[in-house]
Amino acid sequence: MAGGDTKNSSSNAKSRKKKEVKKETGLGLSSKKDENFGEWYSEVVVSGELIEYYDISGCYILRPWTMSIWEIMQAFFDAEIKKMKIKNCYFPLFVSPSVLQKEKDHIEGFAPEVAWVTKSGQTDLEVPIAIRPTSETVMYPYYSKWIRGHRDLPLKLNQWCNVVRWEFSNPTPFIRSREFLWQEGHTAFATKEEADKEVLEILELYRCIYEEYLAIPVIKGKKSEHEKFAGGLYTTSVEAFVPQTGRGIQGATSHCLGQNFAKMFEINFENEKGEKAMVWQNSWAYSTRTIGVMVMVHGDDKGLVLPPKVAAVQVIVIPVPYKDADTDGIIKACEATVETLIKSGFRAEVDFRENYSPGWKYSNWELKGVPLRIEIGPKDLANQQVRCVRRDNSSKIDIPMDKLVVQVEEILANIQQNLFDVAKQKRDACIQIVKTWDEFMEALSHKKMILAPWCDEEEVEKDVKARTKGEMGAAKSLCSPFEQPALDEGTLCFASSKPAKKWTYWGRSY
Ligand code: 87F
Repeated sequence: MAGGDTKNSSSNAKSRKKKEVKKETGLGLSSKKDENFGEWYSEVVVSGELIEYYDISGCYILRPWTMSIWEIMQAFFDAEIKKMKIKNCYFPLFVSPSVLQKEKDHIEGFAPEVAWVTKSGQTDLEVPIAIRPTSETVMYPYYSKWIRGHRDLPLKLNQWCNVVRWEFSNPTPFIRSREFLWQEGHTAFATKEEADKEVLEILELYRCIYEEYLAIPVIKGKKSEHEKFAGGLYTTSVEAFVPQTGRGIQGATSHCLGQNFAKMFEINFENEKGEKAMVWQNSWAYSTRTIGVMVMVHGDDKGLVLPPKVAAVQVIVIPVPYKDADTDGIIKACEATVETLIKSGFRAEVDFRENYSPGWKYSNWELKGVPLRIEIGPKDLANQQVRCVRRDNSSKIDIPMDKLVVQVEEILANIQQNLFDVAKQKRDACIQIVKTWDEFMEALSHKKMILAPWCDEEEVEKDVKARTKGEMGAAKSLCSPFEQPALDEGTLCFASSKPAKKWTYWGRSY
């Protein structure tokens, strides 16, 4: 709480003053990323116009600035899965309690999060209806109906939809909200080999979304038995890291469900030999959480920082008129600049608002995270150039009008790469390799993402959780990276001192 429990009144007054300034101008953040991360985040998602708070806790309005990011990622992913012959569909939002119960064993831990409709008007429903927290139980009865013979396989469906999980702990926009948007893919195959292959193909698309679109480094790996989706055979994920909080965050998951759901929902087929067989299934999802990770990783004390690949506006053009300058000429140059950029495929806009000063506009578009600002004033006009200012590192570059397109393209590509490089540098600086429990506890206290040799036993993971329980939350395994460093003969588990089987990332997490 800013000012809530500060010790001296002068700092209280300072923070009040800051907030007043902010109120008057609508500009500038009152919290700093490194000083009060939680408040900074809440402030930046609202001031950056991504979300608006709503009068139901844990629910947020996604504003156009958010939706355009979501739609760009959606366009990429949707086109990629279509290349894989996955088709889109839409199943209902509501689940009848009887099918939900079918998944009883796996849903047990999740049950408190399921939201129910119990009334229509003032009348109690005869049978309450659940709202989907995920769609296995909604979809699989129909997979059972639609799949008869091997010619019906593979069945590969995806849906873009909302889901509801009534979370109780500390709701956070994008990261932990009670309703969120995602895609959920549900596929069924004749063989495990086909399922295995798809799990990794989808995981690679998730890596691509994070690394190539959101400029966030992720680690691909396998979840432990304790952390996997209980209903499945194994879970793979991409894991990101937030240096300020020292927390890992699961970016997206791609599960091989094995034949567990096929058993439960009787999803059988007649194979080529005429025998009855069970399908092998996968399910996979990424959600609007991606956007929260982007804000946390790239945002700074001036506000959002959007990677060019996902920014609704990549270039904002701002006229800088002076009293006796050729205002008309400046306006025309701005219009021409935007038109040239748009024609060349950039997402560019010009800010002609008359009731704001250029300085106010600079801050406003910085707050919203636009990657590149172009200023055009009398001097630029005279020199047939424009001034570019990068959001990521504030550097200024004058470029000649006749080289606009090539140079803007180069700068945007450079910003995209630089955001990734800087994020990776910071993430890598937080990775610590440990061999012993003492080193592990030391690294944890320094908010590290810890790579440790592990015996891969569930009891030991539970023990790690219990031994690290506290205010900040327990440490858990994040994933065992597919890229395994060499494990020397005789290496022991950091937690149990039994022989280690693999390197695994550990840390606190969201
Ligand atoms: C909350 C309430 C009820 C997660 C839940 O990851 C059920 C669940 O089954 C639940 N929270 N899960 C696991 C979701 C597994 C799986 N579903 C399809 C995915 C990817 C998309």
